[in-house]
Amino acid sequence: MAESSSDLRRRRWWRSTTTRVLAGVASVAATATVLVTAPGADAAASTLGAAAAQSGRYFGTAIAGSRLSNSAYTTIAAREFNMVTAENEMKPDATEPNQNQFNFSAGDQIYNWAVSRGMKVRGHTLAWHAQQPGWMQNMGGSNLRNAMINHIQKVMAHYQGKLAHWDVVNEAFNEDGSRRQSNLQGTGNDWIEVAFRTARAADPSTKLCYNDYNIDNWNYGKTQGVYRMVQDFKSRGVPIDCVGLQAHFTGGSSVPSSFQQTISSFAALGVDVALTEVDVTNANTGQYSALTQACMNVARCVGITVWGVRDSDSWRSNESPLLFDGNGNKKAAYNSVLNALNAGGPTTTPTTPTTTPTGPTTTPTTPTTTTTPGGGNCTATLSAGQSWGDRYNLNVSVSGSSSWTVTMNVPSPARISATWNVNASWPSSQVLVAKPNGSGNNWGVTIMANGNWNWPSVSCSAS
Ligand code: 9MR
Repeated sequence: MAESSSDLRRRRWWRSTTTRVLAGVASVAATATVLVTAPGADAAASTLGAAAAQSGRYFGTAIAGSRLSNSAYTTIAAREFNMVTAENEMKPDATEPNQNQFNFSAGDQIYNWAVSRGMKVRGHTLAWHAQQPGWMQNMGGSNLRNAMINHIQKVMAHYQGKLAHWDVVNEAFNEDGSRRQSNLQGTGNDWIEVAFRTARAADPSTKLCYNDYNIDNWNYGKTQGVYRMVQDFKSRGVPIDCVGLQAHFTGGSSVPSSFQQTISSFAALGVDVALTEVDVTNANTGQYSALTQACMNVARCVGITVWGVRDSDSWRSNESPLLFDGNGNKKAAYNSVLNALNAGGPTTTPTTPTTTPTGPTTTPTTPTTTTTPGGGNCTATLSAGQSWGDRYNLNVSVSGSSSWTVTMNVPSPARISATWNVNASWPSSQVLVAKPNGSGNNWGVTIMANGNWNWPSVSCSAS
């Protein structure tokens, strides 16, 4: 049977993250064969991200930009997780505070923090009744419809090619399975499909998700309402790739016995499923292991994200619902999740990589100086950043001008994967055009090597 695209994606995930774990080994013994064990074999992974990666899944957390200066927080987050969701910074009130004036600084800070550590990012969220900017809250009719479309187009253009998933629409249903009344719903019942069609056109490379809470119990009106919408979208070709079950088992709710049935029922519609905002009252170990196991048992359950790092970081901190206590210590629930991830699931069969990651082999490119016809010199100097089994970071330092354009040509089949601290556009996967974004002249790029570790050529022009 042909391998499905989701199988392929999971295998790539597993490879990239596994080799990331092994990068240190590879750099010491570059020519030795690295033996990678499959899940269920002797080696148990010691972090949530690495454990999830053994079956091609990710394990993520919500990150709050305001906490990125707290080293206790960032140490745990960078060590344990390989997916990040911005807790508030990519929501409409953050990204479009004034109509058609966009501000990506807070979202970019989290994005850059994550990708410079080899993590991936879920976008959250584009169209939602809550956390709308003031100007949008009182809007309706075609003005709001057009504003929603413009918001999706502009925000997705900014993150084009960079995000693993986007929560295109968030929380659009009532508990009984009917549509939630909101100004967006008031623009017409088709607003959700318009949002998804707009999103697909804006960035075909990212997975488009519908995300909601209280859709965990299969025998619940809201779950059935969302299920019928996804079923309808799939039958009519409305682009949707994934369903996010927020899985907030706090505030009086708990993991239902039908949870796995819900996950597998959505998956059977031909979408990926993710647990996107997990927390559990008092971090009950049985519930944490049950929800993890339910995901592990369904091949298309692609990953789990907890809604914060330590209990003190939680939106419901009084329920102590996360995997680390306020002092950053692992709680009992951490071990129950880690064990369930390490045990693997019955339905996944990761492939063992057969090649040895060797890491970058070439020396830094000589600084390039280019004089433009208009006059003015600048120099872009590359230096090695962190590298993993499948990709590497380069730091770029530009001197000689503060008004520069750096063009980078990446040797095929390597591809540009991400940038930080720079205003970048990618005319193709191999060509990067970078200009200052107001945060100085030092920036960086992540390059997916695809076997070619030769550094890109680079030129700089000043204006
Ligand atoms: O955790 C977020 C909290 O900091 C915000 O104040 C709140 C405002 O709406 O949003 C929280 O995140 C929510 C998420 O975006 C959507 N699902 C429910 C989450 C918890 O309220």
